[in-house]
Amino acid sequence: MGRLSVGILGLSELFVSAAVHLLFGFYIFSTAVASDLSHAVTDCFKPNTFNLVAKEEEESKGKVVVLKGSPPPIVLVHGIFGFGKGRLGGLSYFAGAEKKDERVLVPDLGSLTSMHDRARELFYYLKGGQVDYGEEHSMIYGHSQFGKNYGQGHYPDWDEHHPIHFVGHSAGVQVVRVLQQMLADKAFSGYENTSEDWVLSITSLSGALNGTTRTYYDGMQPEDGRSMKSISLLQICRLGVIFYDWFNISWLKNYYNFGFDHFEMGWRKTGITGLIDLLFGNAGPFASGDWILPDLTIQGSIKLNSSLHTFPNTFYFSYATKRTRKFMGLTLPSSVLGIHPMLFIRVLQMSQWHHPSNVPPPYKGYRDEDWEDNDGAINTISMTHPRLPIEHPSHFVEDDSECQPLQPGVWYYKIIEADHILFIVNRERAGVQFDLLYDGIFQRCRRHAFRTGPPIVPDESCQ
Ligand SMILES: *[C@@H]1O[C@H](CO)[C@@H](O)[C@H](O)[C@H]1NC(C)=O
Ligand SMILES: *[C@@H]1O[C@H](CO)[C@@H](O)[C@H](O)[C@H]1NC(C)=O
Ligand SMILES: CC(=O)N[C@H]1CO[C@H](CO)[C@@H](O)[C@@H]1O
Ligand SMILES: CC(=O)N[C@H]1CO[C@H](CO)[C@@H](O)[C@@H]1O
Repeated sequence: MGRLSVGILGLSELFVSAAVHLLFGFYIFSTAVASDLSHAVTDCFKPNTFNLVAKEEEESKGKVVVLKGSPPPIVLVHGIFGFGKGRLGGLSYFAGAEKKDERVLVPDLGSLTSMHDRARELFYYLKGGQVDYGEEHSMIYGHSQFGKNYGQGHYPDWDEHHPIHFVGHSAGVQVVRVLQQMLADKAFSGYENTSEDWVLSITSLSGALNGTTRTYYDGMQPEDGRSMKSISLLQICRLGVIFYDWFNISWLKNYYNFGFDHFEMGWRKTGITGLIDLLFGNAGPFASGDWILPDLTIQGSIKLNSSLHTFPNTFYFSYATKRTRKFMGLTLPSSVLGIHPMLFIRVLQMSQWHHPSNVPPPYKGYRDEDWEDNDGAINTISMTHPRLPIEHPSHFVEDDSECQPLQPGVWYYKIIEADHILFIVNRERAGVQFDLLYDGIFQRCRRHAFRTGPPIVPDESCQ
């Protein structure tokens, strides 16, 4: 009887969270379509007088924006289910923050692909040429070695004398860290001169630096952090992605893409037998584990982190978010209305997470209570700075003035009261906080973060 009611509870939880997520996805999708339509209509009546509008028009028509020279571009890297400029019509993942500076790029890196594959794509997006996922990696994970061709790239000048500022949201930060490590390891064939110094700064916004316990609620097994529970939100998502890519409807995929094109799951290529293989888990990204969720578990993050370094010449800044509060010894959501409905259940669940007692803890010294505070997607402890398997140098910032000048090689972090999606997609939700946050980030990139030794990054406003 007890078992049955637990089962029913589990299923109703799954039903509610699936409904909420689908509804939100549908809401985003229809907002994008509606705004596209309204743009199309206003364009009919209004001549383009503003430069900005004209520039956007060009971009949406597929004209590539190429930046040259300095000051360093600021590259905004989206997280899970994210999208870059050009996807979902005119919708902006960073809610328009990219308009705060002249030299900002917003790459589109696939919304469910692995950190590794995204990092490879990000390199070629910037430097140009055809994406090379690496021969060994591609063989192991069963996808083609080469992907999209980015032509001349968006910042072909990129090198250690022309470094870049990166701002990542959620999983996007790990992507940048993986890329920086690849640059340091000279992992791009044909580019023997890459180094960690190609990255001037990394800003983490609710970054998934240490993994998240949410992955276990969504359906990853806490035993290994790699396999999936057979009934879970992620299974629904897996089926959706397989059908989406198998039907391969080109206008839909141009509008939104999970990023698995290099797995070539379309019906023309794989046929019915291919579809059956995908569904039964014998092929594809979900079978080989080359997708984002295994990289987001605590175990997956430890594995990643065991090869990722914090480098001495790069500036690191991190905004950890939190929507929980201690109440009579319990950690609970700090608000009901202030948390996005899609995240509320997860904030509550994550604040009560217990690692199953019959499986080994993800690392030595693991304690449930360290992982209770969260923002509905990621645990606050994970967002401040990389800690696993080894803690990297960090500094908690209470007041911005105390960390001038910034030292490279140290993760400065702030903890702010916000849920995981307060600073993306919908600008109105964050209100004045939105401008405070992004103005702070852009000003830091433009004024405070520059290398002291040669090469010195030109900077007009503050030297
Ligand atoms: C690498 O750097 C060295 C010296 O800095 C230069 O001589 C060489 O041409 C560079 N190689 C490539 C492939 O850019
Ligand atoms: C998917 O469709 C596109 C455009 O129609 C085509 O170029 C591509 O080869 C298809 N992919 C697969 C794997 O069938
Ligand atoms: C930067 C950092 O701490 N890297 C560590 C990641 O984990 C490996 C293996 O535990 C260490 O050797 C690295 O120093
Ligand atoms: C996965 C990970 O980085 N875990 C770290 C998160 O923070 C705790 C507390 O410092 C560390 O002990 C873990 O190593």
